[in-house]
Amino acid sequence: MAGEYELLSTIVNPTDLHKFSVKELSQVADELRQAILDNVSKTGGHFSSNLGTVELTVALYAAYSIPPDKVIWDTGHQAYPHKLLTGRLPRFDTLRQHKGISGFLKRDEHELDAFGAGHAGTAISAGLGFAKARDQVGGSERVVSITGDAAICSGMSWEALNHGGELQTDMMVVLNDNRMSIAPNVGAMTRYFTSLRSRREIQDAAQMAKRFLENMPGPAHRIAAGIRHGVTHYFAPEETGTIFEEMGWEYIGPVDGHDLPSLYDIFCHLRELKLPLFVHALTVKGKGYDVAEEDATKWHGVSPFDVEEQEMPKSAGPVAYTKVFGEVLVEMAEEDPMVSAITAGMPDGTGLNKFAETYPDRYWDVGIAEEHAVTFAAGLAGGGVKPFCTIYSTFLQRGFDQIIHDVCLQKLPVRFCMDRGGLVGADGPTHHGTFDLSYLGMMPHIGICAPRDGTELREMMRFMGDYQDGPTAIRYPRGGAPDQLPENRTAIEFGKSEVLGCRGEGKPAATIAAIGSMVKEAWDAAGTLAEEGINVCVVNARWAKPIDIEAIQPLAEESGQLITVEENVQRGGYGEALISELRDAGAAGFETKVIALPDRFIEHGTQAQLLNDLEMDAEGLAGQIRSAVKSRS
Ligand SMILES: Cc1ncc(C[n+]2csc(CCOP(=O)(O)OP(=O)(O)O)c2C)c(N)n1
Repeated sequence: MAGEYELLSTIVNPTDLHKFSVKELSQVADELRQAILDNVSKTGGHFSSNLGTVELTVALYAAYSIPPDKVIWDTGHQAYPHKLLTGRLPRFDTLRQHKGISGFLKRDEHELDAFGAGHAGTAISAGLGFAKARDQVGGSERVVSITGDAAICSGMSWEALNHGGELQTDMMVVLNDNRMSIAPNVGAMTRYFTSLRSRREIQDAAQMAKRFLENMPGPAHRIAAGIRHGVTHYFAPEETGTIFEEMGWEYIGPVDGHDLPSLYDIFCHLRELKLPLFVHALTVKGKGYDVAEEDATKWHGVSPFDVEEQEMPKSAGPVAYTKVFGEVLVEMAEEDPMVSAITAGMPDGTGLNKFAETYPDRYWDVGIAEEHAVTFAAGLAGGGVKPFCTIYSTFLQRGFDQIIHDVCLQKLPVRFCMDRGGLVGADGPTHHGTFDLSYLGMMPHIGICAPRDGTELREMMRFMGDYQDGPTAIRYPRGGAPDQLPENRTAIEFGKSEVLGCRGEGKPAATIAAIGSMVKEAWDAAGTLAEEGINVCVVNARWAKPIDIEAIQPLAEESGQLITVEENVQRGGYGEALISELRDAGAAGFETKVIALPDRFIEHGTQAQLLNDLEMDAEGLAGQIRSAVKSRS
């Protein structure tokens, strides 16, 4: 590998870049781009965003001194160049693989991962915190937050800009503006960035840096108060008045985010300034790989692909839950003009693209603004519309208070549709949707269901469409939704489970109450145990709230053992709630066991690997159930 990456392979720390000429830095950038292509085409991962940050990262890391300087990346999906410049080239082929390096930044993966992320919009707040901590402990390092043009539209980013502008904190924000979220970026702020680009021709960055240098007195003066309002004028003499300047940040740009020599000059000079700086860099998502430049959305997150063919293999396998969801919502919208859909920056990931095309007047992409999405949906519901607020389980965590305060408290019939419920695989702990049954389950008024397969997802969605008595939520996993269970389906009723039956002969040794993705695993485990002569009965819980104790109590009492299974953390999940409600109802005479996710963050790996590690695939469940049954008999 070293031969292929002549200079890159010599870099262990970003300060190693200091020994290179600007020409050599350009070679490092080329090698970085090649390393991303070589590896991500094999491992899969975030692709187009990383091709866009190559020059920006090399220029910044060469100009600054890291460590001690700190760079905080927003979301972290575009920070592969950072990983490669911090000594992780030898392990880069393990990216996102089970027990390999993470696809995001993690404080416990590397000391130069100053701040971990995976959710968007945190970098400016965290950077501000690091900058104030530096001031308080008497440090002198520079702090840089790098954010994207979609991430900066999130509420948190503006809360931080507001705070930092007031504090006049010595830090730098770099806006990596590639005009794209995953899909094309949305919102008035996006329009504003477009107008900034046209109002100010891209600055000739080399000229700017030169002029800047010539006009600056020595370093001591540069940090003096007199320079306070000078920076912007050196960089954009003809105009002032961006919103960032009005808020107290020195706006520099727009600059060409791929012009490495100029960027390097600019960053060298900016490093000397102790001011709140805002650098607006224009980059191209997918830079350097034609098809990724042309279709940055498709190449945002990739599965392994053929570099020469420039094509990703079509995913084989059963139809995905996401697709079923998208289709059924379009059908429902056809029948009911009140059915409407909201996404928070994820039209493709949530399967809403067809809805967006077919019913643009009833579809809203609010950008990375989950809190707003929830309260916006509450308003729609209050006004008589039927909103389907479609947000991945992990990102809906952002709307916790809004769900309580704006939706549940007012009993508004918002429908929350949470894709990626459960373990998501290679994205890892920032993205696993493993808390939703707990964080929603504690809220009064809400109904929470989880389908066992694609058909049940359809039926539950239709139920939710008709249900107007309060909020409802549905969670479904990442991946395929094959119908593989007994087909004697019963209609969906609020809070009612479905008894699938017993798989063996004779008196049942246990009742398994499983929910959502775990129903199939539990059913298969029961099949294995039946072959061993252990008869267990399986209930498809369907609803985590309200809980169907009426159906489950007699089965638990008859079998003498109740085992619950869920792909959610144990604390506050379905199993704990069921057992507590049964006890409150006076149920007795049976033992209980909760099989759920442990009280720790689960790392990345394929879903199958993770479930296997946790003994929650069919084989692992069979083992756990077998031990529970045997320890009783
Ligand atoms: C809170 C939250 N919502 C949604 C996402 C999903 N997401 C990941 S990257 C991304 C787009 C980010 O766009 P931008 O900030 O412009 O960075 P780029 O990828 O264009 O470099 C989105 C919506 C997320 N990570 N966090």
